[in-house]
Amino acid sequence: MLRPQESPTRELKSLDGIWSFRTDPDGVGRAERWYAAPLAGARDMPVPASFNEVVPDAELFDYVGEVWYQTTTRVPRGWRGQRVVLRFGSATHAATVWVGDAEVVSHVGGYLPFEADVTEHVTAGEPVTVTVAVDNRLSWQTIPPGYVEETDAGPRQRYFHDFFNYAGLHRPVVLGCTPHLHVSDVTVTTGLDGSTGTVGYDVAVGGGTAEVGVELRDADGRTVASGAGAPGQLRVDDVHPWRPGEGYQYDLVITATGGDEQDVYVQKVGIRTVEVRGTQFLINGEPFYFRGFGMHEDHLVLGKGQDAVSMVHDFELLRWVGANSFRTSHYPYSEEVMDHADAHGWVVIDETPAVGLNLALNAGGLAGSGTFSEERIGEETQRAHEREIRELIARDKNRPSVVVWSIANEPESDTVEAERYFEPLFRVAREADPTRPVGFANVMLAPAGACRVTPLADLVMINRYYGWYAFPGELEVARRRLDEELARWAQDGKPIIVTEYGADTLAGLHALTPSLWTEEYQVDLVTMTHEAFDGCDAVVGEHLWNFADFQTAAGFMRADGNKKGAFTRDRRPKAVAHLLRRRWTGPPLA
Ligand code: GCB
Repeated sequence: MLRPQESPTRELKSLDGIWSFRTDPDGVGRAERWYAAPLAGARDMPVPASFNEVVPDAELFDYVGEVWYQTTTRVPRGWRGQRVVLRFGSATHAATVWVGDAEVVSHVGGYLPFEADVTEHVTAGEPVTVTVAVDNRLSWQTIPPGYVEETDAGPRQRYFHDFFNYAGLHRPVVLGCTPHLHVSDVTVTTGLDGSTGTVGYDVAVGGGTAEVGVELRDADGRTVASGAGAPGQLRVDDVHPWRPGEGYQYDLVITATGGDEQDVYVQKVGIRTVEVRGTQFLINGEPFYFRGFGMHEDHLVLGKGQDAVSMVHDFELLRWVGANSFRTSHYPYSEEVMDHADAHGWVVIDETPAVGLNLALNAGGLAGSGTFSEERIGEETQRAHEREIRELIARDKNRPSVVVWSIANEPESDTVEAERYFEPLFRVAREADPTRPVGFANVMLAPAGACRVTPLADLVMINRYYGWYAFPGELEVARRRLDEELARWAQDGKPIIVTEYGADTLAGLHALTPSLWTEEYQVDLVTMTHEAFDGCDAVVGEHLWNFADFQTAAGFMRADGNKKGAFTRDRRPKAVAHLLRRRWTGPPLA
């Protein structure tokens, strides 16, 4: 599935804006065919955005079940005779879509795109109504998992991950047109050999058979290579590689011609290589050290909605602090974020939404019971997980910014059941993309020697809270234990990225003695942790948890959310942000 775009043969129409919206607490909307008429009793709801905080209403904030969105648009009259596609950047966590009163697509998984060919259901120049039922429920069979508990006060969604279950239409919705004969997919793989670059491409065509031609144009629009045939390989002399900090991209202009139809699709291409060699992580053959954060798509009111202002501002803060990379913890981010990363040279660890697969964490009464079992996370969940991996790689496979696939965050990983669950998933990821390393973020409960899943990974990625969850307030002891653990992992001979470390910190709270939650303690803990990293050659990356404070489910561990941000939720720097800036913008790290 290719993302719709504007090209000489393609047009787009955005459906973003104010949609009609209503909840369906009794679950009657489908039976009553709400899609067949204007939504009764609807209120306005912006798209894209989470619906939870737009209305100051506890019912919507904690709502569990399906909600309905509806909009009417007019199909451009120039689209007569074209193939028309309706595409959603995401719908969290599942959706069914109707065009008029025809059901056109259903999709499960809250953070990846889906589309429907709606040619049959629309008429150029005429209005069309689009209705979407979005379900925010998580179950043992979904990724991420959860369960709905019936309480005296109604249903409550329980889940085992540490971020708020924002839901709705979080990303852009577009109507696009293409010729019937169309480029339906392309995979590019790039290589570098001295000053020569290579671009392998494989084009798929839908709606008929076609002759395929490609042209590679540089950023000034000059053609630097061309080829004929659906698969092929281009050679680029005096190549301008994509590099961390410099997102140079070429345009691969693909033309498919068949009968009297022609389609043109333009695929951006950054020419770079990625390799794990011994304990090094190489980009374009050069050692790369990850500086940055685990982040969240999370803003006041907007929730997980894609928004250009917040997005560019967050990237500018990343630049200010001297970061060069981030992890899309704990789900795939919007395509707009990924475009920005590609275009500006950000290095990305791209994560699936497989978070909370560990009943030893945040699981309340279920704590410690077997995570991987038929009653809990079993084969059906594993199939959903496999689908997430495939869909993520299908979406992001051509992105130069993506250098690692992270297939899960902090799953149970010290049991035979976990090993059995993950072994086929690593295979799926490697089959889907043989070019990038595959890993997952390991939890502190499964240290070196005990973790049975990290041996399946190409690199070690560990989340460690020495000085916070372990040895709180005891930074000297914490340092010793951290040194020991890093030395133990280093024996695996793989690069180590510390994908999380940090401390909850209330902006503005200060103390002269070491005190948890103060800005001073966050600075001290981070300083201690960095000294440990600098003493271990195998450490090739540090991602502080988190870029900014973010919302979580309510609980006695969280005061209006998680406060481990270097920035507050409204993006003001804590003292640690200045520390990071000094470290990350100073002389290059060894
Ligand atoms: C973790 C999780 C992350 C949490 C964080 C914390 O290990 O990966 O989702 O938010 O710890 O702050 O507890």
